[in-house]
Amino acid sequence: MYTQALNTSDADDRHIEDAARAAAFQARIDAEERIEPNDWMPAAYRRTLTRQISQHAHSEVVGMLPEGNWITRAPSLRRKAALLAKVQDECGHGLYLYAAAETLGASREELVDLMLAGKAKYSSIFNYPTLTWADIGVIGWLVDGAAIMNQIPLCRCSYGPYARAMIRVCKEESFHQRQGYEIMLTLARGTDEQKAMAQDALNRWWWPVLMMFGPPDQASQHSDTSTKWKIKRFSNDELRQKFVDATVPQAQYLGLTIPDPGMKQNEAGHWEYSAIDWDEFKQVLAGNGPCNHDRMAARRKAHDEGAWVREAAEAYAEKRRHRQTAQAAE
Ligand code: FAQ
Repeated sequence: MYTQALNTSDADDRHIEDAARAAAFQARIDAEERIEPNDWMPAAYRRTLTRQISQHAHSEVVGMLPEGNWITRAPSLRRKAALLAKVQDECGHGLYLYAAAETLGASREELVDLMLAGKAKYSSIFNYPTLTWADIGVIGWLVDGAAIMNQIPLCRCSYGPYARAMIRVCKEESFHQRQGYEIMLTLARGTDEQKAMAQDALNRWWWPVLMMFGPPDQASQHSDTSTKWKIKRFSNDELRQKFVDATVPQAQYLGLTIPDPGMKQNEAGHWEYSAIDWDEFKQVLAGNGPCNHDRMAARRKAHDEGAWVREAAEAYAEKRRHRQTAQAAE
C-alpha cells in the first residue's frame, strides 16, 4: 500500500484532486447553489461562461447600431425620447455583462479586442439592416421578445454574477418589447401604406429572429455541457418553439401575417414552422451577412475615436494613485 502511494506522481494526485473538486462542484450545481467568482470551478465552465457572457455583451453593444440609425429620423419627439432611452439601455446591458465577464478573470479590453479582431461572435441578428421606421417596431417586438425568451431562464443560471445581471436586463427588455409592439400597433392600425410597411418589416425580420436562438439542438455543440452546468435551462429549439407560440397570437392581433405559409398549429397547440435556412445563418456567422462589414467598421471607428477617453481615465487613475501614495507617506 505504502509503495503504491510513493509511486503516485504529482500529476496523478492533481487528477484525483481535480476529479474530487469537479464532483463537489457538480453536486453544488445539482443542488441549485450559485457559483460565485471566488469559488473553485472547472476551467471549461469558466471558459464557456466567458465566451457566452462576452458574446452577449458584444451583442448588446453592436445591437445599438441598427436602432441608432433611426434616432435622428424618429417620427415624433415621444418616439425619439423612447428610442434614445432604449439604445442607452442596451449600452448599459453591455456594461453589466462585461463586468460579469470580468469576474471570471478576463479583462474587458481583452474581450473587446477579440471582438474587434473578428475572433469573438455577436448575435447574428444585428447584421441585418433597418430600412424603415417599422423595423424599429419589429426589433422591439421580436428581437427584444426573443432576447427575453432566452434571458428569463438565464436569471436562474448557475453563475451568480450573470444571473443577477440578467434580472435587471430582463426588466428593461420587457419595456423595450412593449414599446416595439406599440409602434407595430400604431402602424398596423394606420394607413394602408403604414400597414404595408409593418408587414414588410415582419417579412424581413421573422426568419433571422428565429435564428437568434442558435443552431438546432442536434447541431448545438455547447448545449450538453451548458445544460449539465445549468447555464442553459432550455435547449435552443425549446426556446424557439416557446417564442413562436407566444408570437403568433400577437401577430394575429396586429392583423399581420407571419411569412411562413406552411405554419400550422398541432394538436398540442404548438405552432409548427417551416424549415429554417441554416445556410443563411452560417453565412452571417462567417461574416457574410448584409451588414457584417458595416457593423464591424462602425465598432472599430467608435473604439478608435474613444481612445482619448480611455487614456484620460487611465491618466486620472494614475494621478489619484500618486496622490494616495503621497498622502499615505505623510
Ligand atoms: N448569433 O452550441 P451553441 C439582444 C454560436 S441580446 C451568433 O448552440 P450556445 C438584446 C455560438 O456562440 C442577443 N452566434 O451555443 C438586444 C457558438 O459559437 P462559438 C444575444 C451564434 O452558446 C435587443 C455556435 O454558434 N443574446 O438581442 C448564435 O450553447 C435589441 C454554436 O451554438 C445572447 O447572447 C447567434 N444567434 O447557445 C440588443 C444570450 N447562436 O462560441 C439590442 C446569451 C449560436 O462556439 C437591440 N447567449 N451562435 O464560436 C445564449 O443564450 C447562447 O449563447 C445562445 C447559443 C443560445 C445564443
